[in-house]
Amino acid sequence: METKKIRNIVLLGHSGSGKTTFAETMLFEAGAIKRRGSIEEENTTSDYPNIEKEKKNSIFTSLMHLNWRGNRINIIDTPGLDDLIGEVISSMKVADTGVMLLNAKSGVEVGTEILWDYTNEYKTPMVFVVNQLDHEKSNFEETLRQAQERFGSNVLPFQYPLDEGNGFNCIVDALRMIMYVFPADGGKPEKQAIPESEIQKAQEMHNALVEAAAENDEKLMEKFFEAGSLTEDELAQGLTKGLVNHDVFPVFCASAKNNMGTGRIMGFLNDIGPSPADTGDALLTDGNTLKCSKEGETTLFIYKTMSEPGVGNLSYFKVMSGRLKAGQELVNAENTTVERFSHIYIANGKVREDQTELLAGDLGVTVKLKNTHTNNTLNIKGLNRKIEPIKFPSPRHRAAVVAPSTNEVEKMAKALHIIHEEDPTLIIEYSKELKQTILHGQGKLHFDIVRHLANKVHHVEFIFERPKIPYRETITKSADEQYRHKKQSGGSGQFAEVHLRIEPYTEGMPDPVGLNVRKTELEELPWGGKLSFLWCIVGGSIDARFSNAIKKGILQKMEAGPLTGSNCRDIRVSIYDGKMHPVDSNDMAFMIASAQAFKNAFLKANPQVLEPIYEVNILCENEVMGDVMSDLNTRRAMILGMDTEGHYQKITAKVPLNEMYEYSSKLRSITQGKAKFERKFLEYTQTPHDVQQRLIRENNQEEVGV
Ligand SMILES: Nc1nc2c(ncn2[C@@H]2O[C@H](COP(=O)(O)OP(=O)(O)O)[C@@H](O)[C@H]2O)c(=O)[nH]1
Ligand SMILES: [Mg+2]
Repeated sequence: METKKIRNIVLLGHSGSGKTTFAETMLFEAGAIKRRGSIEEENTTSDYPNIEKEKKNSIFTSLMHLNWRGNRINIIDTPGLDDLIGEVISSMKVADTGVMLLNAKSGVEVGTEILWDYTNEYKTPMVFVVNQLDHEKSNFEETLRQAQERFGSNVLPFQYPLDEGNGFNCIVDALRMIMYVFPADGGKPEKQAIPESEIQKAQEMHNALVEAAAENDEKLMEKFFEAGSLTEDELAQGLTKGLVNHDVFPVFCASAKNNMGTGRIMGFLNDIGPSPADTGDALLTDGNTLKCSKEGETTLFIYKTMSEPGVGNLSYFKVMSGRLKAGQELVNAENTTVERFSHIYIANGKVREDQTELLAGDLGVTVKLKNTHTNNTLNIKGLNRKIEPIKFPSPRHRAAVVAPSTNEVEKMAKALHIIHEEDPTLIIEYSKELKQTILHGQGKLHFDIVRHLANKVHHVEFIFERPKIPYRETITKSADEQYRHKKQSGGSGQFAEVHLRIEPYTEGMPDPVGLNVRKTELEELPWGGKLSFLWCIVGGSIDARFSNAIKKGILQKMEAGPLTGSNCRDIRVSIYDGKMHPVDSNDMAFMIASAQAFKNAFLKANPQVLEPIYEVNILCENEVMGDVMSDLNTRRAMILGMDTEGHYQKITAKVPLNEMYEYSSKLRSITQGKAKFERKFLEYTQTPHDVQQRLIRENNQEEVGV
C-alpha cells in the first residue's frame, strides 16, 4: 500500500470505553470480517489470546487492518488498564492518529487523562469518539463539556446525537451538514436533511470547524475572510494540518455495540486523517530526522515483540523508510545481527496475511527473528540509523520472585530475560543486598500477566513474595574507637591497631576537630550515599601503604551494617592513630582491625535505621478523595500538598516504600479505577523507633539462626 494511502490509528481510552468493540465494528463495516464478535461471547478479533478472553479485557495490543475506499487503515487496539500502559505507549510511537474513546455514561475518566498526557507529549493527532450513546445513562453534552474543560477549547464537536439513550439512531454531522439516521441494527445510515429546529446549532458548529481549519493556513485564512467559506478540499487540507499541529481535536459520535457511527469515522480518517508522511519526520538518536518515504533506504522500527505458543517469536514493526520485501535481510543497529525477513504479514489479530512487500509507513509483523527486540531499529546493510527509542514509564510496583525449586532457578532466569525483552516495563534486579530477585513493574495485574506468560509460554512457575526493603543504616553523632587485632599462631603472627573517629557525613562539613588531615577520599557508595575517608596519621604510626586495607575493612562493614545487616551510608571516618609490627602487620590484619573499630564506634554513635521514602502523586475524582486519604492514613503517609486539577483532586504525599506494597491494585479497588498514581524515590529517612527495634530483633534472630 502506498504511504499516502495508509492510516495508522491507535485506539485509546479508559478500560471499558469500548475500544475492542469499536475495532470489531470497524472491521465488520469494512467487510474485513463476516460476523461481528463481542466481548461477552469472547470472540472478538482483537482479544484473541486466552488470557484476554478469561479476563474479558484487552491485555496486549493487537494489530488489525481493513481496506476502506482504496486506503488501508491499520488499527492498533490497546489495553485500557493503567498497569499495562507500556503496551499503549509503544503503539503510540508508531500510530499517526490516536482515536480516544470516551464512554458517554462516564465522561472523561482517569484512563483518558493518563493517555492524554502521553499523546500530548508525543503530539499524536487525536480524534475523540463519544461511544455508548445507546446507553440509557449516556450524556453527550456532559462528556463533551468535561473533555473541553480538561483538554481545551481545541476539542471541537464535529457531530452530536439527536436522540441519545435507548433507541439512539440519529447523528447530526456539522462537518458535512447532514443528518445520519441508522437502521435499528446499525450499519449504513440514511442521509437526511438536518431538521429545521437543529439548523442553527449545526450551522454554528460548522462555522467553528471552518474557522479552525482556516486558522492553520494563512492562505486559507485569507480565502475565508474574502469568501466567508472554504471549499471541501480546502476544509480537508486545513483540518489535516490542524490535527497534525494539535490545534483541532474533532469529536465524533458512536455506538460501537449497535454499529452506528463507525463508517463515518473511517471516512473522516480516510479523507482528513494524516498519512504516515503527514505527521512529521521520525527522530533519530543522532539528532537527525528520517522522512517517511518509499524512495528512502529501508529502515524498520520494532515496536513490540511477543512469543506466541506454537508460532514462536513475533516481531511487530513499522516501515519507517523505504520498502521491505519478503526474504530481505536487514541489520539490527543495536547488535549488528543480520535478520532475514522470510515472511512479512499484515494482521487481523491472530490471522496473518502473507505480503510480498510493505512500503514506508505500513505496519507489519514477522516471525523468527533471531536477536531483535522492542525498540530496535533495523536497516539495510551499510546504514546505522537508530530511531529514538520509546521511553517507558518508571516502575510503580515491586515483588520478589522465586522459582518453585532450585532446579528451576536457571529456567526462571531465562524466562524473565525473555519476558523483559518483550515487555520493557518489567525490570529485573538481582539484589545482592536483599538476596532476592526483585521485579519492578506497573502493578499486580501486570505481574499476574508475567506469571501467566511464564507458565503458558515458558513452562515455569513463578512464585511472588513480598520483597524485602532496602533499609540503610547511619549514625547521628560522632564516636572514637580503637581496636587492636593480635594473633599469635605458630610462626608468623598478625598485628594491627587502628584508632578512628566516625561522624555523620554532610557535604562541606569542616575538618575534624584536633586532627591533622593528610588525605581525603570521598567514596560514592554503590548503594547510594557516601563514605568520606580521612587519613590523619602523623608520625608514621601506621604506614600509608595500609590505608587501602583499612578503608576496605570499613567498606566491608558498611556493606552489611552492624544494626540490621543493611548498607550504611553518609559517614566520615578519620584514621588518626594506631600501631604496626615490623613483621606481623599486613593488609589482612589491618582490615580486621579497622572493621572491628568501625563497628564498635558505629554502635556508640547513636545509630539509626533509615527507610526509603517515595513521593507519590495521586490524581483522583472528587467522590473518591475521602477513601484515598483515609487509606493513605494507614500507610504512614505525610501529605505534602492537595490541589484541584479540573474535576480531579491531586494529592502529593511522602510514603515509606514498606507501606506501598501492592498499592496500585489497592488504589484501583478502593476507587473503582477512578484514581491514578505515580511514584518516585525521594529520600532515606529514619524509621520510627518501634520499626527499628523490630528490624534489629529480626536481624539478631537471623544471625543466631532462630
Ligand atoms: N451499550 C453499549 N455497550 C458497549 C458499547 N461498546 C462497548 N460496549 C460494552 O462495553 C464493555 C467494554 O467493551 P470493550 O470493547 O471491551 O471495551 P475496551 O476495554 O475499551 O476494549 C463490553 O461489555 C461491551 O459490550 C456501546 O457502544 N454501547
Ligand atoms: Mg479492549
